[in-house]
Amino acid sequence: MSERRTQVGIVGAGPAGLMLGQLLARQGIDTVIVEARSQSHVIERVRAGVLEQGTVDLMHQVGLGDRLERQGLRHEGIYLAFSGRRHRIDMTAASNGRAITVYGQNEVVRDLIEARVAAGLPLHFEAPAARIAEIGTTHPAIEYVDAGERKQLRCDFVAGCDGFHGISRAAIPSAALRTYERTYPFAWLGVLADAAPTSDELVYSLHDSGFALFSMRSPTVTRLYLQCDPDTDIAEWPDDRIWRELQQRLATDDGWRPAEGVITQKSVTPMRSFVTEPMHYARLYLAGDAAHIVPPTGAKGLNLAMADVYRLSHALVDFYHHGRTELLDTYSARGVRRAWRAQAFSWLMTSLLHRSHTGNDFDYRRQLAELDYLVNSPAAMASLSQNYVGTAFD
Ligand code: FAS
Ligand code: PHB
Repeated sequence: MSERRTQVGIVGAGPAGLMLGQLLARQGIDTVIVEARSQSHVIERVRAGVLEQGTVDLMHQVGLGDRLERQGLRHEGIYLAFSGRRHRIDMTAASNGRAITVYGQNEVVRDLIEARVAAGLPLHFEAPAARIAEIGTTHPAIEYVDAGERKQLRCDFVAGCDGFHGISRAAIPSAALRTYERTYPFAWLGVLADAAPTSDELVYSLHDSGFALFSMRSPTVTRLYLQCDPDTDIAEWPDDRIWRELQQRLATDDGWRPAEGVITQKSVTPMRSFVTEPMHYARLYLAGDAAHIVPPTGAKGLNLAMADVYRLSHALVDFYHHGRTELLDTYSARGVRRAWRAQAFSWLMTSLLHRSHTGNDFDYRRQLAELDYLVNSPAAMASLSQNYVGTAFD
């Protein structure tokens, strides 16, 4: 098995792994990224679309703000819709000028890959990591397969950025790990449609027949989601049924409704909450979905991954440039604290806006009363706004 050496070996070329590589490269720290899937698969994969202020600031910090600035859609508010009416929440006013930007996760990934390739930094696609060897030592090794050949990457540190189904978390002895999980009795059916968005900001809707979300990707592409059963078969959802359900759940008494268009992509996303503690074991550090999963209702998944690698990169720079380990030693405690904040907010948004079919009309009326309070209470709106636009990365 051929062996090569680097300072930080990164498993996974999702937003977490790629951003970590970019942050460390700018500080002169060597990294190698191995990714199981092909470049086109990683770039075309449709996932998140809302960037917190912290993620936007980070993209600018690593020199990747131009296209985001040109093509991203900066939103200062969101709408909550229920009982036939939309209510706007001015998040920027309630969060000292912070805002969100709508810019597809796949565009973030495209920018990061292009920057890494342009810099000639090692990025191996279709090179799945099989194992992390000698995990308890100061020189762990990532064993991966590249072009059919088994290879070994010797590292000082391994960054496990390989998502929920990756190998990194599983490499940690189970006795050293504690996990917390909640699965939700519903999923999201998401579509991309070639239709000009008819709302200038996102619309989160609670309707008697379930949740719906109106989002977008560009002035010509709308992104929409609706609550469905966890075991939904997409074949049972022809386009006209999807539009009928979206119109029913989103249209409001003031005549607003989403414009329809050709549906170019549709998929079902399960809803779960998951937290791993600790987020590091010896020289292996977990970041992003490898350590925690949040339901997408709070638009936190991608942003939490970015907050993790911001924190991890500072800790690694402090180690390599100053020989200090305090930030590495506190990486997990600080990461877990932020993850639970995101869990609490995502759970709140999910339980507030989804129709639980095991509940009864009492629950539905209680949700409507909670939403009515939310859109009429400056304190409640401020709390939602600060959580939604996100706090500064630390
Ligand atoms: P990622 O999962 O993005 O990346 C991990 C990478 O590791 C992948 O490229 C994978 O191929 C690779 N990998 C896995 N095993 C490997 C191995 N053994 N060797 C090498 N590479 C390996 N968030 C929202 O806010 N809004 C949304 O609408 C939304 N939709 C989502 C839909 C889906 C289907 C999923 C799964 C997530 C969604 N999320 C959404 C959350 C999403 O944005 C994640 O939080 C984000 O992708 C996390 O980024 P990473 O931690 O980099 O993990
Ligand atoms: C999206 O645009 O994909 C999106 C927006 C908000 C969410 C989840 C997904 O809460």
